[in-house]
Amino acid sequence: MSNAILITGSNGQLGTVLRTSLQQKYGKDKVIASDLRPSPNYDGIFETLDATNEEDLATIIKKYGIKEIYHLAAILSANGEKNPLASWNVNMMAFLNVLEASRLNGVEKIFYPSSIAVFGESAALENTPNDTFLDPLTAYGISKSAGEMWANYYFHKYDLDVRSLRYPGVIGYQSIPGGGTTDYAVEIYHSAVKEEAFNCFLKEDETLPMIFMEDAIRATIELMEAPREKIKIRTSYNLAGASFSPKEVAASIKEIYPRFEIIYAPDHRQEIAAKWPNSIDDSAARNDWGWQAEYDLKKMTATMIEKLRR
Ligand code: VAH
Repeated sequence: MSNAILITGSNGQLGTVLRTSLQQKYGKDKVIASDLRPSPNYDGIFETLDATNEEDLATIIKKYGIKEIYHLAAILSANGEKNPLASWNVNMMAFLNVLEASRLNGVEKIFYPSSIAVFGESAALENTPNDTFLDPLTAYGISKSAGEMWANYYFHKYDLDVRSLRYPGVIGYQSIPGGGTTDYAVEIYHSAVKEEAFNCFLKEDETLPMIFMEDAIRATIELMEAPREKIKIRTSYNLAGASFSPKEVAASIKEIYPRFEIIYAPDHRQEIAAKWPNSIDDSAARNDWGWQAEYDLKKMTATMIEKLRR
């Protein structure tokens, strides 16, 4: 087989949707999904893989003639704070392993997911610029910003075509997020369609940058398919969808479920969210490779509820 695509962390919130999107685009026989544990109901080629294992990764790359890797395996922000050094080790060693194995085995293109978690106290809270000084305050954010530096290094030193997006909180109906600070924005819709009150672990006015899954997946594929010369930023591109607070998403749900109830009980994740921007400037992505979000909060809510009701 040749020109195959490998996805690490493919059982995650993004991975479970991306692997199907890539199958639809390139054919089932071109997509190798992988994760630490099997994915019983996945209809495609699957390999169990610990992305920090150099030998196993190299074996899979050679076995399938992998030419592109979407490296999604990571420990997210909230889980990362429970064990910061383990989070650093997994996130860093997995990505460095992917970079080295790719360089040594002829992989041509790599997608690296960064996050708005790379921004810290130096970042403007509104319309955070792409070239902001990064001083993240979570182990996850530190590992993601360091990963951006390594992506840039491998591009300049080895001419490895690594491309990256700083995802906001991703909202989708197809999968359940795990261990993130923005997970409330998915869970709230599940509560709404079950007509249950929702306990929100963030403050009502904690505005965060978010993006609908369809927009996030399309941005990822558009970035990877853009002509190489259009990619001018080799650390990571800011990506914006729609910014909103728990109060605003609850209000958009109440337009469909008037009796919907939300109870605010901020926990440790509020401290993480408070350090992140409220909105992101993604003009570099729009100017360089034509990015344009399609889902605002109203369309996101309508779609989430329509799909989850099924
Ligand atoms: C998290 N969903 O909450 C991820 C994302 C911007 C947030 O990186 O950790």
